[in-house]
Amino acid sequence: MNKRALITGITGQDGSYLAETLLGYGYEVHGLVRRVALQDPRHRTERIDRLPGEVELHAGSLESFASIFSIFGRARFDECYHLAAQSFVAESFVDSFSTMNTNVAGTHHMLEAIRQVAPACRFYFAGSSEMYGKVREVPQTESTSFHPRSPYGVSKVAGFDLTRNYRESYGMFCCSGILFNHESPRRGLEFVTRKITTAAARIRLGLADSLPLGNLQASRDWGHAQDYVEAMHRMLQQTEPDDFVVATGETHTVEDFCRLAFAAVDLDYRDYVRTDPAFYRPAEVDLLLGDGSKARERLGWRPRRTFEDLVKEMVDADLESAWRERATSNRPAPLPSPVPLHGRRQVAVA
Ligand code: NDP
Ligand code: GDR
Repeated sequence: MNKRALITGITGQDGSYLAETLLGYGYEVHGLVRRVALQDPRHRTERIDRLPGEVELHAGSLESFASIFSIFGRARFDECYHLAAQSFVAESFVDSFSTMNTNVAGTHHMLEAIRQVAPACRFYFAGSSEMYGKVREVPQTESTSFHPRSPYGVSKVAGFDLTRNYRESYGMFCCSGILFNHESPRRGLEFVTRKITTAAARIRLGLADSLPLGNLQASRDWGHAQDYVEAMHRMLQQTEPDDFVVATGETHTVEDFCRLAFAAVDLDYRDYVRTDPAFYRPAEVDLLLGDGSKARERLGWRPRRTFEDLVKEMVDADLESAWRERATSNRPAPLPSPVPLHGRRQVAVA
């Protein structure tokens, strides 16, 4: 019998890769989506338009226990991957209340519905390296204590604690992945990596002329989303539920990311990147670096792509979109000249 999985957040970056992965393993895949996604699929389900198989979508509201409860009554799920969240850290400072509501109450509703209707269903919670915040040690492991620095981080600590509490109180198979930043061409446009790669591509093709950013010295342990969803799946195949750090063990600054992304289109980031206080956060997470030894030993998981592969893949995908955009624009601007191989700062800004 094929396994049946429910993915919340299936329209997001990770949800779309996870759906692909599970379909590839022969799963029957269901997704919880907001009603608006069914009403406006052209804009709302773009990332899952070309999956290698059928998925069944259920309209539901994370904020409503009744709607979650009713989805668990419709089918017997073997596994549930709870990925839906207000995931943009900067936005959590702007609207902390809805972030808490979606992320904390949403997780609580999922766990309670499973306890009442489907206690044998295995549960994955999307924990985050943002929980470490003002880090207590470097690198961070499963036993490093949390010190979140944003409403988003606080909401993820609460979700992590709820998940552990349901595991310990009711014997449910509940796991949290503590995933460090992971990116891809499917990353939302407001996250820094995608913001950089789209800008580099658009500047290269004369569609933009500068890139405003906030803190260039923040360091992140960046991996590839497609690798990371594999770790989620492996966590739910273990004999005992547990929590795992998923990370590459390398850290790079935002500036490093800019350097590489602009170099991939033969430009020098220093000619285009400018800092803008609007993109600084009230409290910053300065440095994240994960120790993924436990996932390596127990799950046999390791990242397959390097940081350089990731940046290149994202820039290439954004260049393709920028070419399409340029082809349809009325008066394309002249292209900036590339950085000469023997030096820098001789770049002509178009
Ligand atoms: P995305 O922002 O790409 O996707 C978020 C998903 O959640 C979307 O499908 C979105 O639906 C859904 N969602 C948001 N709010 C609601 C709501 N109120 N009701 C129902 N669905 C909602 O995030 P990622 O794929 O990058 O991340 C997946 C999870 O992993 C998130 O929980 C995130 O916090 C966590 N995480 C991510 C990391 C990363 O680096 N990517 C690292 C660590 C943790 P819609 O399309 O309708 O908006
Ligand atoms: P993060 O990702 O907050 O780590 O959360 P993001 O890409 O938004 O920021 C990374 C770092 O870059 C700095 N930064 C900027 N960030 C954005 N978005 N825009 C800018 O212009 C900019 N300039 C500098 C930020 O200050 C920060 O230090 C992501 C999300 O996916 C979370 O859901 C997830 O839990 C964590 O990763 C792990």
